[in-house]
Amino acid sequence: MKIAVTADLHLNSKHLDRALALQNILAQLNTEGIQHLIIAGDLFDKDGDESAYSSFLDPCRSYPDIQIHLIPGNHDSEQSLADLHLDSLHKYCTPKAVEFEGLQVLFVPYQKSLSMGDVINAAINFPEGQAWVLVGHGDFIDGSRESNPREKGIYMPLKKSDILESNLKKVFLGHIHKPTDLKNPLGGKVIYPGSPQGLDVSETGHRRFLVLDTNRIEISERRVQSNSIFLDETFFVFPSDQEMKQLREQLEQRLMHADWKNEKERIYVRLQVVGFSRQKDELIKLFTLEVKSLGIKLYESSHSNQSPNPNFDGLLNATDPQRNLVARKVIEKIDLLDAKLENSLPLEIEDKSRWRFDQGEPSKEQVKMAALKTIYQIGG
Ligand SMILES: [Mn+2]
Repeated sequence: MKIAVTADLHLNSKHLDRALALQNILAQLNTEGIQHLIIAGDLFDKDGDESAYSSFLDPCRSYPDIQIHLIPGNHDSEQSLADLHLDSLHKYCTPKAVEFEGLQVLFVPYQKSLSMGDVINAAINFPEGQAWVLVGHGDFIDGSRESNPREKGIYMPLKKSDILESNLKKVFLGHIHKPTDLKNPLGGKVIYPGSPQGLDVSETGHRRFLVLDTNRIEISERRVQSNSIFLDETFFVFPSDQEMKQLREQLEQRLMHADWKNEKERIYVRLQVVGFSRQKDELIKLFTLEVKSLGIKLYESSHSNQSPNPNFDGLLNATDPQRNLVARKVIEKIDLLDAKLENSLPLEIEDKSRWRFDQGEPSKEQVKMAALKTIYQIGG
């Protein structure tokens, strides 16, 4: 059988696009004939916020045959879950194993000041050879932990040593909103489904939910048809007589390509331009007009202290013609360093090793920016 998994909906009556994402997940499950949806915590944004209940109850009532399996996350620890009542809702406020056609799923609710390992070890007493899956809410610790930028500190940690047991096949965690690449589960087993609707511009791109096949113990993903998609793009410019062309190319590559073109109506972009320009004010004017004429919708923060969008704070004037010449040469050389380029390096460069930009190294734009700052003697 198939079971769907999501987490971190953060339902809030002020953000109805999050309820629409849930509605869309349920509609897709209904079409596919999937009858179970696991929600791995943070169903609600604020514990005890009654105004958000209908964002959950209304979509669920439209699909009464889909069973909802819910654990609390750190955002909905007590009140909200106690007040929720629905025939199709199964709440797990203490650790509990549930069997789905031969596969055991251990639900571990979020509990403050406990580690997940302590709870699991006490809770498992499956028979020898019984395959099982873990559902929890918190941080996975394997040394290269990706923290939740919204919440500092460590939440109900799960360590790599906690998941070594060979009958534990998969781990689904809520808390980190960035979806884990299915090809690279953390620690070999841990997958964060991620938030099905980006909460703000820091949660970018298409969102998804997961489907677990309980017979083959395989995970696949489905795209959520959400109402708003966020993109956060930084464009880089260096001094030349083609500065606007540089920006146009980046607009084309990053925002106007086929993937996004059909979805223009629901995409909200935060744009940042950094680098050096020979005529900064003129470039800002042209770029702003271009963005408008392309019909790009700009992201508006709900916070009052929002920075302007597009943001040009990182765009600096470069008026010295000799430095501009040096800058252009350096930019050309950095482009040649890119390991992706097929053609060989010029003879005069002795070190032929290439730079794997982005793969654990700074991005090409960051390298260029650092070089230009040195050339223009900014920031020492
Ligand atoms: Mn969350």
